[in-house]
Amino acid sequence: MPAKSPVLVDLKFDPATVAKVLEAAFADRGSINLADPANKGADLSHVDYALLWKPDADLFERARNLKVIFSGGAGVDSMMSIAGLPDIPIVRFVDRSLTTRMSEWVVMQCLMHLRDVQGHMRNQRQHVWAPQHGPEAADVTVGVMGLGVLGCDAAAKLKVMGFNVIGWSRSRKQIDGMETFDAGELDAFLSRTDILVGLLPLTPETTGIYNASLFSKLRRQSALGKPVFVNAGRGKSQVQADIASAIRTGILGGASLDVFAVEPLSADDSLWGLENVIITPHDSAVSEEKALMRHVEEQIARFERGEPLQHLVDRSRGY
Ligand code: NDP
Ligand code: OXD
Repeated sequence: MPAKSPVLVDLKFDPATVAKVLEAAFADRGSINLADPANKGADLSHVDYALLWKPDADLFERARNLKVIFSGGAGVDSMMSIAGLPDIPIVRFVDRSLTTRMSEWVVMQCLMHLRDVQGHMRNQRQHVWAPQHGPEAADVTVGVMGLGVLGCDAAAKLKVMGFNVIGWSRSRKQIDGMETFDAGELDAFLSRTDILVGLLPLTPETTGIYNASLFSKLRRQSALGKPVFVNAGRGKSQVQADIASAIRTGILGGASLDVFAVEPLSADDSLWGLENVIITPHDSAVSEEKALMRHVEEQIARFERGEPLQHLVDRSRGY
């Protein structure tokens, strides 16, 4: 039997963790970890499978006989724009733990704005006792943009917390107990939304979608007073200058941002210092390395048994 092709691994994660996890992964075929200096100029022409996160621009020239690409995350935007991306299946990372972590982050951010946690923390630092009588979750409508794997799970968990939840996606979804809107109904969706949650992939259509014009269409007569923007999709979907200006002028009452157009967010960016803006460093839902390797092993086994791959990217839609 011919030797099995090793898996090419080019993940811009913590190198020590990846190296450790790879010691136990792909036992039947091995791997070529590009983070290992010993593999710097390695011949990749014989490799069938690649597990990639933010791959180098010349990777597909070097690994020119790939059969399947696996994304190291749920999003694939970092590879879709690389010239020379071969026309082969691309598998996204869809994982229970990643999905659960994202929903934890989304629910936490919505609750933090609902209960004005930032205001309480300011008061605590000044030793001020100032009880608040804010609205309950049922008085607030959370509008989720993107009803995919992550958006649907977050929406369900927001509902458990009592929020009224509505959702928007390219194609209309039928979800029990939730009003949904399709791509052509964006304005109607926004006019009902008090907290906007962004869980969209980055594509040409979603680039810059969260901008001043969109913020101005969010509901203004809400129990929260002013609308709030929460984004964990991709930073290039948001116009950061518009977020800062909307916060300063009171168009938005607050924001929670996990993703940024350029990461890391520059230390002198004005977003850091804005009141009621919560910044997390793209860690709302990190890919857990062991689960990622298991997922790739499972998908390779399916592929080699002749079964369909799961979680495939639709190349024409870009996600
Ligand atoms: P999915 O592919 O499962 O879902 C994407 C959703 O977005 C779908 O509902 C899709 O509509 C909708 N959508 C895409 N383009 C448009 C458009 N132009 N107009 C309207 N709706 C659109 O992705 P996931 O839920 O798994 O992940 C979403 C994104 O979250 C990832 O692409 C990634 O960028 C980001 N992410 C961020 C993480 C972080 O740590 N911050 C971690 C993981 C993911 P339809 O259903 O009709 O196809
Ligand atoms: C992802 C991410 O896409 O971590 O999985 O951003």
